[in-house]
Amino acid sequence: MPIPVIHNHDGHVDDILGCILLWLSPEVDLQAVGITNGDCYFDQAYEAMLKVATFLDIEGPEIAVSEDEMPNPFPDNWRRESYIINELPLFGANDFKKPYQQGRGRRLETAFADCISHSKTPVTAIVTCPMTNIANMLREQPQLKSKITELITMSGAVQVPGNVDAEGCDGSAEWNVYADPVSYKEVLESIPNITIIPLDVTNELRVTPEFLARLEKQSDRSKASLLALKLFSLVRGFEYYFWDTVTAAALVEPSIFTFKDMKIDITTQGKSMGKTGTSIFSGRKVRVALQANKERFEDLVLSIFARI
Ligand code: AGV
Ligand code: CA
Repeated sequence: MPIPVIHNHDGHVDDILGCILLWLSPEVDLQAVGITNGDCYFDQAYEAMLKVATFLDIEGPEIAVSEDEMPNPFPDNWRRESYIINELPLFGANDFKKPYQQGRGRRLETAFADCISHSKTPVTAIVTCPMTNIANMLREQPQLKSKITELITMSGAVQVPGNVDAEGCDGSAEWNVYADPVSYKEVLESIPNITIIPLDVTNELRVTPEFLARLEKQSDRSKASLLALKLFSLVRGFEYYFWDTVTAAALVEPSIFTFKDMKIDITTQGKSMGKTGTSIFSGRKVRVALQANKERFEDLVLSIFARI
């Protein structure tokens, strides 16, 4: 039986590709997708997700959205990428198709809560954005905790430097935690079974020209590969990693990774705000991915994308 899954993401290129990976994986039954207003502008990322689904001609989950701003918003130049994704010329092919879903999209927390409470078996949550909306949902409906079997999240920098270089920050935090450290800490303290895919492992998984060449080779017979190629071309020249696509792979093919149980402490104030440090005496026990097999990961992405 495929595993029931919800995916909370914030519309960047690697988020969308992680979402497609889950959507196309036979092991996964993707039941709902929620767009958080993090590394994107929510209205743009929401429309873009509908266009992705229309373009791929696939049936699937409800797509929901949240308008909540982050306590520490992402840089504008990263968020603006959602406008460019939404305007991809490739989506012109959608003009004569029936749209995947009509209207504005339900509130993320409501859609996720409905999905989790109606599921016969417990649900796995994949979170590749800040925890703001998951924390909201659990505050509103704490009984849902027991129906989330596992939460897998791209977040944190455990034994490596972070990627936030905002004013007044010491550089130890990773963006998804820094954007809303209080919600992150709340979720960490309320869900027992959490797996973290931190920068420690994603730093080793950069999008390379060699990978793009392999993707291009299969893009004349695979719509998903063609779309992935166009999305990656938007971030060509930047230092871009497979962050959230790796996180989706951690559910689909966990044997690619080495994991270690660690106790993690979240700093919620001051210059280290958003830091995910290890701690022996305090903190929450989580499963942390520390290494991944790059070849197996890339092969997995290419083989799943080649399905359509
Ligand atoms: O910190 C990684 C998170 C991931 O969820 N995001 C990007 C991924 O979606 C923030 C981020 C870090 N560096 C970035 C980011 C960059 N150069 N461009 C856009 N977003
Ligand atoms: Ca993301």
